[in-house]
Amino acid sequence: MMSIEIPVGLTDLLQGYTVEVLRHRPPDLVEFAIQYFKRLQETRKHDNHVKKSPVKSARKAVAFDSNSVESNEDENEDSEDDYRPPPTPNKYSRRVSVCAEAYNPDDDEDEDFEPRVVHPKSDEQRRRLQDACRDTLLFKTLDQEQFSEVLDGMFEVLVKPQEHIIDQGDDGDNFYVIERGVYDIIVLINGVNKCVGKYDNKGSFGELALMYNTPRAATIVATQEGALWGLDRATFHRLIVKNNAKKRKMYEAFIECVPLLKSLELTERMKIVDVVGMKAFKDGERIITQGDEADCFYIVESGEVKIMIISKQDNAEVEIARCSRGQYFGELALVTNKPRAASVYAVGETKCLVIDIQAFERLLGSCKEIMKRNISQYEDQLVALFGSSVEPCGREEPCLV
Ligand code: 1OR
Ligand code: 1OR
Repeated sequence: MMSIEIPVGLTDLLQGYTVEVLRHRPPDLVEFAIQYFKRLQETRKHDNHVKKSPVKSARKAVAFDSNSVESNEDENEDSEDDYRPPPTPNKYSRRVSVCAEAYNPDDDEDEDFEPRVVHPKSDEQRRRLQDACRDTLLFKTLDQEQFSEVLDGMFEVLVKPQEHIIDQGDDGDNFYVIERGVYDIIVLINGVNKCVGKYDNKGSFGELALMYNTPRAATIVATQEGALWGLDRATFHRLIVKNNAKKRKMYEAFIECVPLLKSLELTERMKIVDVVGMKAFKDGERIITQGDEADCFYIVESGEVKIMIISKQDNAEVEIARCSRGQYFGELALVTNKPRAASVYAVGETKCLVIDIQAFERLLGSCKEIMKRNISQYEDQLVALFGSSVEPCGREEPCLV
């Protein structure tokens, strides 16, 4: 039987072109092919001739449909000449340019033509990546296709204790999602570096410099060995920043009428929209568990939640309050730095905006006074509700006795 040898790289090459055709549906396939392959050639030339930092090459790397890459890893190794997975960036290979262009989504037309970045992953890596990204708020409003493009574009970064992942003042290169490890957040305050918080085995960071084209706002240092998943600046722009315009349209009107946020400037409210995630809960689903450590704050967008605390008397949960559209919950633990004081359940299908603790500190600091005032009323409300059968067992952690 005659065997036809398919040149190494041909399948990937054609698949890459096909994917772009399906994404853009150009009217003239030949014209589109000329543009696409010209760009590919330029990217290659650039990669070959300019000794760029690994991060820079990661941003420009051209790869094709991950399915072929994932389903046949050997073939991938064989085709080294045609496709070299971009090296994993580290702190020594960070972008050093300090020129930060102002972001204008209309300037991004060009990005649509950029070949899609795919970092090949084993099945095991992809599983770990999916686990790590499950709760990433910035990914929560992406559709399925955008989300899978994000996953394709992410690359694994292993970190050592004391490694600086980000240095305050640098230009932004990547966005990071934490798979594991503890990371200190250090901010220069009045000339002194202060640790203002930490990420403990979950969360994500590095979105601000990429979203607003500003220098890095904090230094992030690993305190132990860890693993991160990075997403390069160009892919972040194409998928996340562009999605923010859609998010603003979706949530602007709602955020405007949340009483808690009334005191904020419009630009501050929009910054909240940029970083919020949306989570949907089924009837009866538990959103917060009493006693847990807190890492986020919620605003009800639709539906209702009920707040329950455990009665010490019979160890059963008792409903103490409800929150509906525009109301918030989950602030108490963040403001008092204590475990969750109550459990919270969805009543019917419920959707909530979710803000992580770092964004809460950064963006809602000025609303804390309002929250504190409301918190001080909790105890009075409790006594009014349950009368003498209730005895607050301490200011921050009330309980039924
Ligand atoms: P970035 O691209 O500016 C540093 O790079 C990242 O640290 C930043 O994005 C955020 O993702 C993350 N203020 C600013 N950035 C913070 C903060 C923060 N916390 C985490 N990041 N604050 C600390 C809040 C606990 C406010 C400090 C005054
Ligand atoms: P969290 O972070 O502690 C549970 O998570 C949330 O339930 C809490 O923030 C508040 O947002 C919300 N006691 C405790 N938590 C309450 C209460 C409450 N009301 C709302 N939450 N009450 C009794 C306190 C003495 C109010 C009774 C009407």
